[in-house]
Amino acid sequence: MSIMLPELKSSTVIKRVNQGEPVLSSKDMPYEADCIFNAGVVKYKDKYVMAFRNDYDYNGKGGFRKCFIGLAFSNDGVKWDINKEPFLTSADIHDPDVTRVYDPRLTVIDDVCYLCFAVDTRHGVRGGIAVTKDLKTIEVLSLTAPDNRNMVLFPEKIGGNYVRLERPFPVYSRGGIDRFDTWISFSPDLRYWGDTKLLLAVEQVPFANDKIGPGAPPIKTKAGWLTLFHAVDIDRTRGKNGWEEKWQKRYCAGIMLLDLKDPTKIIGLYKEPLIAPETRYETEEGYRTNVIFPGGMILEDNGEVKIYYGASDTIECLATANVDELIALCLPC
Ligand code: BMA
Repeated sequence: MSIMLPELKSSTVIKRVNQGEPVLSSKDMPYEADCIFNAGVVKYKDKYVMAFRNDYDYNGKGGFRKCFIGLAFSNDGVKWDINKEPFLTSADIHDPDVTRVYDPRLTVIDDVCYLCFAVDTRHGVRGGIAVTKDLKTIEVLSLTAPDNRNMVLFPEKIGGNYVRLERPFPVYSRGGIDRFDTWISFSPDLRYWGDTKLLLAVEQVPFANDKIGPGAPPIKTKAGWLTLFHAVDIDRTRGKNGWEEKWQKRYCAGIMLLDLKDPTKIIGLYKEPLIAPETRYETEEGYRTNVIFPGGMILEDNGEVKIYYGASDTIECLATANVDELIALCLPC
């Protein structure tokens, strides 16, 4: 049963860049595009790099026939040059079971760039991890068993292992509804994953009554790993929102702090949304309204944190905040 939640507001530490105008949208694309969103962003070799999702060829009934992951580059993290070719399509996985690749997240570990992405297959949703040496070609390192997605990698090994956050969807054992939580796993080589633990359960997040999942790859601060997540509430009285006949969910960004040495420990959790849907792009326009889906977070030398988020499953936006103010929101637990 869904519980109605009150109006939600973004924290006052959040500043939307360009008054919430998108930093990337279908208008900027050199190819057919309808919705450009849910991007991963890193700084790599003196450039900002963005991998984004392009859904296009609308079927008129709430879905898109086609989807791929595109790539863009920037000198300032705000204005982007788009690569003319798609970066990753379902055909690049060379597995006839794969139907769609989407929701990319980027992480640089030891000067190597990795891509996590969701993979729809005819036998369930899988989480992919790939490595790219030149941001042109990619090699898939591992695909999870279904159903799993929203995977993100930490930007360094901890205790000798790679670390990822992930969001399996255990429909059978969680009552057949979206009661999905965030988990953490470890790997010696990015292929074999284990020591899996529950990290953040949906019932620990006061502004979620549905599901949660990892957002951007965590950033390292003196106080801990600053970690974004998305949190969903559902309200059965919500009706038509955006292009869809019925869209009853709302996605907000939340933030927590994980222990530097033992990231299975949450040392701080902000009990309110960090970013809630507020601008007209986020609440009125677009394919699915009321969706804030964070996928990239960059800590600048001056303490500014750039937070990239998909808005309304339609455009990519950017907000900033000061790192110490973000840490203060999370503490005390
Ligand atoms: C999730 C994923 C995301 C999407 C969100 C809101 O389940 O499909 O890609 O942004 O729903 O529609």
